[in-house]
Amino acid sequence: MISTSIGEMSPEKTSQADQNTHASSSCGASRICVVGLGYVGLPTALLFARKGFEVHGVDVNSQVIAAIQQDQVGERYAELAPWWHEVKSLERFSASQSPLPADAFLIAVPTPVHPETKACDLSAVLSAVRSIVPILRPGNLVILESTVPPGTTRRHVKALIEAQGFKVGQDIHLCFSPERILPGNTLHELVHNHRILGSEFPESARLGADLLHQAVEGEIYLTDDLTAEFCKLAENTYRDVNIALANELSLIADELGVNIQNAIPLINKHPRVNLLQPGIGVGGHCIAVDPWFFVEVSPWKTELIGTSRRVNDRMPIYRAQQILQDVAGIENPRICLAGLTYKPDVADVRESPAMRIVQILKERGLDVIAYDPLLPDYQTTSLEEALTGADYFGILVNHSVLQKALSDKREHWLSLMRRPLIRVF
Ligand code: SAJ
Repeated sequence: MISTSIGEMSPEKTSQADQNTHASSSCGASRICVVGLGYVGLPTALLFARKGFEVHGVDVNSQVIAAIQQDQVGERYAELAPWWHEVKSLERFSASQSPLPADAFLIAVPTPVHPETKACDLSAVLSAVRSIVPILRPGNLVILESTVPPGTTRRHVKALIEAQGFKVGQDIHLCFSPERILPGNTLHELVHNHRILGSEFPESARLGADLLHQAVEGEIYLTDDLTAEFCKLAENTYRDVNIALANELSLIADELGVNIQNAIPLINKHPRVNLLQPGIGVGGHCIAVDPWFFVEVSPWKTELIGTSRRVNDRMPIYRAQQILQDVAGIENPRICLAGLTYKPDVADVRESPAMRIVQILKERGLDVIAYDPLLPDYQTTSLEEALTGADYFGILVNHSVLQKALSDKREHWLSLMRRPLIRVF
């Protein structure tokens, strides 16, 4: 086990590469190929290009490549606009559907779960590795960043590289280093978060950390690949289990007639308690997914983790029932639901509990108007129109703009409605 942090190994922080010169790490990496240009890969590619590396980005999705080639990144991914505008003028970043030879390869492709079996689908990781194996050269560094079940780097990625005739740890340096960025705060967290980097081989870990350190200002903590994979899952599982507890307590509170929002600040006055917020469920493609990887590799030891996942997955059903109770007695109620993304202020609907609530109520035959100011597809009507004649206004995801609209003009919105029923979830 490697237990030193790169900070201890080289107390001097690596100075930030000058934007106008070409950068390289101590392993000599100056060309980087980033496979997967999603919410982790694309900002990572831009970050290294900003720091002076020659970066080639790869994605199987032709629309992503077209957005880059046609200079639409700023509009399509608003959060990345500042870096995109810097990088596009540097001519150090290219993108296509096929990888190019490089000194280092970063893999950041999705690892979804099967909707029914909840098993991890590693096909994107495996095909990303297969795509780079023919162009690997001795001395190359490969860093897997996708969240994976523990053992994947050693069992699958290493095996594919060695099948090409390389010896991992000697010819090719293989590491696993998960990303911890919070969607909505990507640029800051990508640079400043501390990271874990693991490899079976200490020298590979050192080289991997050296590369990351060229762009990341947080500490890079070294360990082995299995531990790094385990840590990533544990982080998101920790949050999922704690949200499940908050959700379950909110259900008990509802049954007892206790206002959970009044209770939480009082509970959190205890010096060692920090209850999270109950909500409509857990969405996104990380927390709602990653704990299942533990259940997959350790089915008999994950009672709490599996139960927490199920508690959170059931929340949209409870919240839909709550809405049905709220409108019980109203004939053909007209329901306006606002905020459809997986969390506030992020235009991302993956695993969105709000979308699930809308679906449940529509399946029951209810007249539901779904509105979200962040989603072009759900702005076909204005909030004004959506609320006119409505019997019920449910704010499922409380975006800042919705909060502001409600606090500034509450009386106005109420005056448009047939009945003044508002619930903020
Ligand atoms: N949620 C609650 N109650 C809370 C906090 C969140 O119900 O008190 C809900 C949100 O509404 C949302 C879901 O949980 O539906 C997840 O949101 P989040 O903000 O907790 O996390 P993500 O999925 O956007 O990002 C997480 C982060 N992981 C942790 O906080 C441990 C992020 O740092 C990771 O990089 C990311 O997963 C990832 O890629 O794994």
